[in-house]
Amino acid sequence: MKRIYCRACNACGLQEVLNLGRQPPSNALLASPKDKENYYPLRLVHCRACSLLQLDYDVPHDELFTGAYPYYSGQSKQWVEHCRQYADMIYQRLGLTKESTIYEIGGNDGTLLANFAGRAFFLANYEPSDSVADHARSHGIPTVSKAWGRGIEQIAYPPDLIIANNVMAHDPDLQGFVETTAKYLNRGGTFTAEFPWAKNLIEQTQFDTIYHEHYSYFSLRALIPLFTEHGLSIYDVEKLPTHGGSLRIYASHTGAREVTKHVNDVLHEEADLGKMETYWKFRERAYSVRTEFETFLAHLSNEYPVTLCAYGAAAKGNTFINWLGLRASDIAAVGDTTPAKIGKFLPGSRIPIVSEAQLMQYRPDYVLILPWNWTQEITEKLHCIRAWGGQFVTAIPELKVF
Ligand code: DWN
Repeated sequence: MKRIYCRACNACGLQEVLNLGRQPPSNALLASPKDKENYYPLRLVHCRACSLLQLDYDVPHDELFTGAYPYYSGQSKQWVEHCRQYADMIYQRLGLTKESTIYEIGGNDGTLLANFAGRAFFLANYEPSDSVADHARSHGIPTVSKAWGRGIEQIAYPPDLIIANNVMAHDPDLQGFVETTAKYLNRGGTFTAEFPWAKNLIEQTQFDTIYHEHYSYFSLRALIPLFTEHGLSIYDVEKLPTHGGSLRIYASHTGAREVTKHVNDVLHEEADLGKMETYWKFRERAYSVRTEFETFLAHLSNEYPVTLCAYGAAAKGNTFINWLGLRASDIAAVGDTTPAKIGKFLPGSRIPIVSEAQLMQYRPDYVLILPWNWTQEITEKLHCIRAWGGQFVTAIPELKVF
C-alpha cells in the first residue's frame, strides 16, 4: 500500500531519495524458473520532519515473512560468534541472573537466544515465520509464532531484557512496535536493538540494502523522538561492524537509566542526514555504482569464454541484480549454504541457487560476492578459485576485482 505519511512521526513531507523501480520481494525465491512472482514499487524516501528513511510502499508483512522464509541467521559463522559475544556482554552489563526474563523479537532460528539457555528464568522468541520458528523450537528455544506489535495482548512475564536485532525495520507498524515494547518492558528493564546505520547506507552507497523487508532505515535522530513519545529513552549506543556498519541502541523507561555521552556523539555525526544534498549525492553515487558494474560486464563479454558466478543468495543481492536487470545469461549461478535456498531460483533474474560444491563445478573466472558484508569469511571459504586464476568481485561501495 502506498504511504504518504511518515511511519514514525506521521508528517506528510516524504521526499523521494532513490527509485529502484518495481522489484519482487528479495526473499521470494522461486521453486521453478517458470513460477511467477509479484512486483512492487521499491522507493526510498526521506521524512523532512524527523529524517526517517523509509519505503513509501508497504508490501504486506505476511507476504514477506511467510512460513517458508529462507533466511537462517545461523548460516554465518561470524554472525553466530557476534551473537555469543553480545549474550555474554549484555548478561554481565545488566547483571542478569537465572531469575531474569529475556525476550527476543524476530529471533529467527534461535541462534542468539540459545546463548542464554540455562542462564535465565524465562526465554521467549517472538518469530512469525514458521520455517525459522520451527528450527528454533527444534533446538529447544521457546518460540511464539507471532509478530511483535499491537496484536500481542498479553505476555507470560515482564521482560528484564528485550532484544531486537535486525528486526525493528521489518515491521511496517513502527509506532506499534515501539508502543508494545514500552508496554511490556519491565520498569528497570532494557531494550537493545541492532540495525544497519542509515549514515553508512548513505555514505557507503549501500543501496542494495534497500528492499521490501526493510520498511525503515534508522538513525538516532529519527528514533529518539519516536522512543520519547512512548516514554522510552535511548540511554546508550554502540557502533558495530555487522551488516555494513550497524548501531546497537540501549533503551529503558525514561529516567530509569542515565544517558551516556555516546548518544550525543552519534547524533552529532548524523548532522548531514538532515540535509537533502546528502541524499542527492547518494543517488548520484548509486547510479555510478550501477554504471561501473555494467561497464565491467561489458568488458567481460570481450574476454572469451568467461564465467561469472555469484556467492551468497542474499536479500541485498536481489536488489542489486534486479535494479541492474541482470539475468542467468550474465551470472551463471549463485552459491549458498542455506539448505532452504539451494535448488531454488532468485526472484526476477531466475539465477539458479546452487551449493558450494556445485558452484565450483562452474570453475568461475569471477565470483561476485553479493553479501559484501561477509567478504572475508567468503573469500576464505572459496580460496580454491585461485587455483585456476579465479578472482572475487564486489560492487559496493565501488567495484573491486581481487
Ligand atoms: O535484515 C536482514 C539481514 C540481517 O539478513 C534480513 N532482512 C535478511 C538478511 O539479509 P541478507 O540476506 O542480505 O543477509 P546476509 O547475511 O548478508 O546474507 C548472506 C547470504 O549468504 C545468506 O543467503 C547466507 C549466505 N552465506 C552462505 O551461504 N555461506 C553467507 C555466508 C557468510 C556463508 O559462508
